[in-house]
Amino acid sequence: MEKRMYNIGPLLTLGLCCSIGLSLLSCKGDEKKEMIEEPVSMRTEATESFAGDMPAIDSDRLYSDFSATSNFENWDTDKDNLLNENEYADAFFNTWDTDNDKMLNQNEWEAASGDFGFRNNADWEWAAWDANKDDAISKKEFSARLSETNTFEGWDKNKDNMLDEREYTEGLIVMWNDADDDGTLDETEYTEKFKRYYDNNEKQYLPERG
Ligand SMILES: [Ca+2]
Ligand SMILES: [Ca+2]
Ligand SMILES: [Ca+2]
Ligand SMILES: [Ca+2]
Repeated sequence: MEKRMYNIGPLLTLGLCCSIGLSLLSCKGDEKKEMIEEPVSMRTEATESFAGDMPAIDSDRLYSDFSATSNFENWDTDKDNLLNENEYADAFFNTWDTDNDKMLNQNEWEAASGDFGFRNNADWEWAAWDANKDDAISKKEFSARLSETNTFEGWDKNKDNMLDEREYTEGLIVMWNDADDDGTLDETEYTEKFKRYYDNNEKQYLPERG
């Protein structure tokens, strides 16, 4: 009795090992199968979402982010909750003056004019805006030239010669979308631009006119 059980023991163990081994193998087989199939389904998903309607970064999104900052309130120096053309020019200048030295150098100009959609635009050439040729664009030079571009008029949808915060963000998002090379302002590009130009923690507004 005792001997027979002793003999069966190793057989049971062997059987158990085999069945564990087999199930491991079959599990591995399943894993392999899934790994082969997964990229196909991922590729399908990616293609679908790319081809489908990705939620564009629209003026509602920008308005929501922008109105959470104090930029507009800071620019609105006469506190009527609107930007007149002077306040608008100051705001634009300060936005582009990313190092806050109250002058635009050529690097700031090339970066910002590109980001806002004016790369290779004859109306926005550095040399023309730097009227006194001192290799910097002052706020005065900027304001004078900006008024000739009719940008303010273009953003002023209801033609009251004022921009409210909604008009400001609607004008801005059109510029940013037009500026993008592939015509789609994606989340990363949007976040980078917003942080560079409108993040209060990164920038400090200096309202004096130059
Ligand atoms: Ca105002
Ligand atoms: Ca500067
Ligand atoms: Ca100058
Ligand atoms: Ca208006």
